[in-house]
Amino acid sequence: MAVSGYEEILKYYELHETIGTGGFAKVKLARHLLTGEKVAIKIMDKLALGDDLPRVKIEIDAMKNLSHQHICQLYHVIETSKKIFMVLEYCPGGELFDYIVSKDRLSEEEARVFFRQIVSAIAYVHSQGYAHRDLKPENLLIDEEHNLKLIDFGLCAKPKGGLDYHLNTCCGSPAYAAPELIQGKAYIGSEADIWSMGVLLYALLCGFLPFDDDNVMGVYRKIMRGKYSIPKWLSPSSTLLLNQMLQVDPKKRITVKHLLSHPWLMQGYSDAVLWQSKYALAHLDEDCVTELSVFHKQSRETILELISEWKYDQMSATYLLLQSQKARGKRVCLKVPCQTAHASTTQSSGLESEKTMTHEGMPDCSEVLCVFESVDFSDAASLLQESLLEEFILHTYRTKQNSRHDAQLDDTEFTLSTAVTRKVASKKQENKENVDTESGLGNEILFVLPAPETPFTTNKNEMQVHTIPYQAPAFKEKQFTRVTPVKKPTKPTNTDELTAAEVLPERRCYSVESDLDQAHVDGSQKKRKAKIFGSLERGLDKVITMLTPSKKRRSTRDHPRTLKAHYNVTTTQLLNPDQLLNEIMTVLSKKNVEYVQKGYTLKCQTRSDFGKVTMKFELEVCQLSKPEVVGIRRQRLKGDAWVYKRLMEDILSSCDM
Ligand code: 6BB
Repeated sequence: MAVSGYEEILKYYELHETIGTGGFAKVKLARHLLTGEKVAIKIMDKLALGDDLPRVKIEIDAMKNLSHQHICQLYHVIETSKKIFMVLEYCPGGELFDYIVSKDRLSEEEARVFFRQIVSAIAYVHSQGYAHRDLKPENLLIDEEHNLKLIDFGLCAKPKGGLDYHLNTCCGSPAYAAPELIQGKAYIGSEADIWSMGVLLYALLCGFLPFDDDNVMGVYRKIMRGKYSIPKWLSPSSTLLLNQMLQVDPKKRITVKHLLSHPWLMQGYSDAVLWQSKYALAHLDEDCVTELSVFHKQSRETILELISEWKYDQMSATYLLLQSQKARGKRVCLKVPCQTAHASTTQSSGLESEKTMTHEGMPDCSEVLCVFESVDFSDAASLLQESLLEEFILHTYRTKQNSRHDAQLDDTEFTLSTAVTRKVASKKQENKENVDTESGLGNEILFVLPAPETPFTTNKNEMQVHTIPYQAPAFKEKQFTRVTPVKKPTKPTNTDELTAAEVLPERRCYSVESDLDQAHVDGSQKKRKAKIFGSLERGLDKVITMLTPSKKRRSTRDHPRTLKAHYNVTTTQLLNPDQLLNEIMTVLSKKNVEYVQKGYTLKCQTRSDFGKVTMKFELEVCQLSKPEVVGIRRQRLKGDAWVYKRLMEDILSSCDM
């Protein structure tokens, strides 16, 4: 029986930390078990989606139809009764927005490199009959090779009669919206996209928006007038191009066809922008097909047929990830994932021979720990609301032999990684609930404790809850609740004898997850608490012996992480990380930013006057090696990117560093 909604995805992927939470989706980093490739997974809760469910269907349909070097590749779609998972290309460079902010603005040369890629992606999207309708630097990610990938097709449109047909829905972000769109007129999707690209180009070259104001009506008034300032550093040719794109009358606006060979885009290039897709999905890669056929013990013909169906299932994902592996010069090679070998290969591809796979190399999954903090839900929900509840840790597991991938997903490789535990968090938001699995490395256990007054006197691995004075911390009672590990089953000799419940480590934590999922359905808080704590307490006694002092000590992180210089890291002149941490916390309190301290990471959030969480971000004090100073890593998780930029500037300039 499906309980958490995560069973299906865990058959194929190892989930890592959450890197973004949007209106109705969250994005997690993960690893595909068969190829070992990194991916990003967009997770949506169907119940929470409500009326937005059609948008998800539109996005999935669009992404299945679009395959291009500058569009984030969709690999796999999993729909369960509770969740929709979209497995997508991994873009470790993060958002173009953060990149621009880190550099203040881009040089004309660098902006041109990026803008050619944006024009390429949009020309392709339009050629396929779609309009994106939400173009902005937050929706362009940077991949490993520093190339842009367009994301978020949730607002895209494909008019039945073709792109020349008018659209009516006003959507997208106000600052990037074309005048005809905000006027509520019928508009042509491709023309509206060109306007947004003009705003985007302006943001690349200037580092701020052409039409900006403190309130949305002000923004709209400026857009309607179509007047913007031209900073002195803009060259005449870029000024001309911006003017051609930011024409209030859509009929006077430059077309994508003319953009492809526009003089500004051609400077330093001999060829017009190449917009055709470089990926020919009709032609299948020989090596990848061979590897799949050897692995599955099936004929090449069978494999070719299965891939060609493009069902965006495990077969599509494995093929596309193998292909991406090969394109990066890596060996095309599938591996039997040790922890979930059985489940990941037998469940969905329908290949008979897979059932004969043996369990050699199955890890000892006996050390499974689930940690949970017991908190009065009703009070916590009303006072701290959704985000602090996310910090509840529901499970941690460790597999002794499965560290091979983890080592690579460690924080040295991408600076966003902070998690040291695998956790499932409960998120309560009004009547919406999401169950979420976060993971990290090793076998550490995260402790959640009441906040001592000063950060200096505390163990850096403890979590502290800080809110502005009139919003006192709401944790009523603090205690550890530990869920028992399940004993490793006797190794079966035949895979058919092995049930998923016996093998999968994630299953072992479902008592907790299922209770939480159940909790949101049955509505009654009393019942909810009883279920959650009942299940947790049942496990408490059994696991208590495992939490020896030595284990606690091992999980303690009393020093900041060492990170490489990155555009999301601000360097300081300070040498003492504790001093910097204290300084930031003082500034955050002054600026009415709520935060939770976890080691050297501060999980921050702001609220509107009505108490709604408007922004979530992380600040982490880190150690830099060259020069040997301390720095601050910042990461926006939720909220308007430009408001975040201003807040960051305000916070960082107020810190004495
Ligand atoms: C995606 C991604 C793909 O992320 C919060 C929202 C792909 C994200 C990524 C990254 C940083 C490091 C490693 C990987 C498709 N849709 C959305 C996606 C949205 C988040 C981007 C960051 N800010 N790779 N990555 F962003």
